[in-house]
Parts: sequence; structure tokens; C-alpha cells
Amino acid sequence: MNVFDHAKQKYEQAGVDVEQAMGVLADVPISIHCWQGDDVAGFEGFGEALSGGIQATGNYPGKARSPEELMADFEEAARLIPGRKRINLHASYAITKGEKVDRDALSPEHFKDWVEFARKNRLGIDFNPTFFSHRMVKDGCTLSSPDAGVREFWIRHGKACRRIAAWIAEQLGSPVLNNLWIPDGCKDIPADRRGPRERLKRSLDAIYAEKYPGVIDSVESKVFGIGVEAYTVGSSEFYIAYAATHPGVYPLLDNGHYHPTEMVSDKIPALLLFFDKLPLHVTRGVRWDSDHVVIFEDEIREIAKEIVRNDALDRVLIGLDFFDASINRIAAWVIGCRSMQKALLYALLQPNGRLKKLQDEAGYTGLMTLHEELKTYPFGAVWEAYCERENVPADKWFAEVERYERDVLSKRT
Ligand code: RNT
Ligand code: ZN
Repeated sequence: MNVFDHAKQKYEQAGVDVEQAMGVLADVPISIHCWQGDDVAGFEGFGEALSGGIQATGNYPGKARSPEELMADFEEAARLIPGRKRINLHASYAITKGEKVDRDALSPEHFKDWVEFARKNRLGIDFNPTFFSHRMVKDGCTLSSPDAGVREFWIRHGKACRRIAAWIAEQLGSPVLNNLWIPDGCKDIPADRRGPRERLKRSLDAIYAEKYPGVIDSVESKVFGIGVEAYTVGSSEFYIAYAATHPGVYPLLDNGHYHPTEMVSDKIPALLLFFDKLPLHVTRGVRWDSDHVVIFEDEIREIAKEIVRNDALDRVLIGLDFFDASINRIAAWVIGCRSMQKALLYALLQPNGRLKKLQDEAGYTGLMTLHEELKTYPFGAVWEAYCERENVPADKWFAEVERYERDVLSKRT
């Protein structure tokens, strides 16, 4: 008997339909962030350094320097990733063909090439206004700034991005998640925690005043950033309460944005009771950094399990968010995305009904036993078969990345 047949038999004995799990997985889109390809640099060419309390560390050679290079690199990664894919863009990746266009003047035409790229590669698109790496970030603040001129500039940017997102949705006939994250906060103890939040609330109301049917709006909270350690205006409570009181706006959970023992997997079922959609930034927090490459670890599996056992694969919008400049950037994309997909497959291969019944009947010894035994089930054989069916390499994809590095990346100087 080959390894896949053996694995199938083993899972079937546990009450799991392996074929069905593979079929479901093939239909789950993962939104892959464009910014892993160039260390969150973008194409504006104003010479601004990355700011806002986020950092891409490392200087691995070969990062993309133009739209053409970023698109080629993304296609290379996409060839090694099974299943459905979307591309997640930031406003700073506008393609302006040499023209200097400020953030508040961006319009759909600057994303025409991306729409064509998405069509050619059968991708959906998601979008993000860019509230960092810009001279109008004043004293670390944007939408919550005490300076009305600064707030107005960023409100115009926020509105411009929603118009762009609406246009993209219309072009592709697929809704666009438009996620807002701002870096606003203080390095040290603030004297006023309420004022900035009041101003942020008013700015958001202005940005979201218009309704756009194809746009799913979300607000992303954070606990701290580098240089913004003491106070974050857009905190978790602030945005969950804002979203709960503004239909059409959703709270986006980035699992790098909480205290180390606070788990996003636990927040997912809680919020699914109140929101019909729940967007995620899947990442990996390591000490102070919220953006390490996603790997197949416990919390990723737990997040995937919550999505699967709440029957929410069509309500949770899975996006990735990490940036590592110390390793091959294409490999980073491939590892991160495949790890998320592995976690989903792992979750789909759990006998979730049986496990739940054990909990409900207080069969905790049996529950722990089954949880632990399932960990050494032949999961790898199912993942391999899935990759083969999707026409991507099962485990030996790195040789192709090395070839691309030799032929393409190493020539970028
Ligand atoms: C920052 C947030 C945000 C960014 C991207 C580039 O802490 O996670 O999502 O990483 O928008
Ligand atoms: Zn994020």
C-alpha cells in the first residue's frame, strides 16, 4: 500500500473524509501581501525610509526594485504555492510611471497595471491605505494628530483608497478588503489617552461616510511598535468597539499585535458570534517583532482549527503579513503561505465532531488522548498528495527558488 492510501485509511478510521478535506482546501483563498517582496519599500520614489514602528531587518540580495520585478517575483512564488491566491497591495505600490503622485491624489488609474496582473494570474486583490513612511506623518501621528491639516491630508488618503478599492472590486468582480492600519502613538507615557482616540474616531467617520458595495472595510489594532512603546491610539478595544458600532467595518486581527500569552485563535470564535466577516493578518510574533515568516507552529494550527470548526472558511478572510529581509524573499512568501495552508489542511483532517462530543460529555481524558494521538497521524502524506494534485512541488520546491536566485535575483545589483 502506498503512503497516501495508508494515510487515508488511518484518517478514515478516525472518522475523517480525506478527499473532502483536500477539496475544501483547494477552494480557500489566501491573500498574499506584496510587501514581503521589497521590504515594504513601495514605488513612490520620494526617498522615504520605512517608518511607523515597523522594520524589515536584513539585506539579503535581490529585492524587487520596480513593479516589473515585484510582479515577476510574485509569479515565481505563486507557481510554488497550491490553491487559490489573492494579492494584497498597499497604496504605496501605485504605478505612476515616473510621475510623482502624493498619497491624497492617488486614483484608480495608478492601479490599472495591478488589475491586469491579477487578471492574467487569476488573482483577487486586497488593498491598504499607507499611513507610514511619509513626511505628513507628524510627530508619529496621522488620523489622530492634533494638527487639523495633517488629519485632513490622511482623511483624503483614506477616502482615495476606498475609491480605488471600489474600482478594483468592480473590475475584477470580486470584493476587495480595504484594511486600515495607522502607526499613531507615543514612545513614552502620554498625558492624554482619550483626545487622540476622539480625533481618530472622527477621522474614521469621515473616511467611511460613503458606502461602496464592493469594499469590505477593516481596522487593524496593535499593542505597540518600535519607538511607539507606551501608547497606541488604535488599540484592540478601540477598534473592536468602533467596528461593532459601524456596520460594514470589521476588526482585523493581526496575531503579532497582542501580548505574548494572548491568543488570536481564542478571539476568532468570540468575534464570529458578532461579525459576519473576520479578516486576519497571519504572522508570527517573536519577542518585539510582530512580522516573522509564518511557520507550521502551534498557534497557526490553532487559528486554522478555529476557522474550520466554526465552519467559517467563507467568513474569515485570511491574509498574510510578514517581512523578512534576511532570507530569500520568494522563499519567505512560499514558506509562509504554504504553512498557513498546511495548518488549514491539518485542521480539516481533525475528527472535529468527535472531539467536540468528548468535550461536551466531559470526556477530558479521552479528549487529551485523541488530541495527542492525532499529532502523529500521517499528515505529511496527505499534504504531499494535495500538492501533487495542485501541480506544485510537494517538498522539493527550494531548488527552483535557488535557480531563480541564480538566474534572476543575483543579477540585480
Ligand atoms: C503593522 C501592521 C500592518 C503592516 C502592513 C505593512 O504592524 O501589521 O498590517 O504590517 O500594513
Ligand atoms: Zn498587520
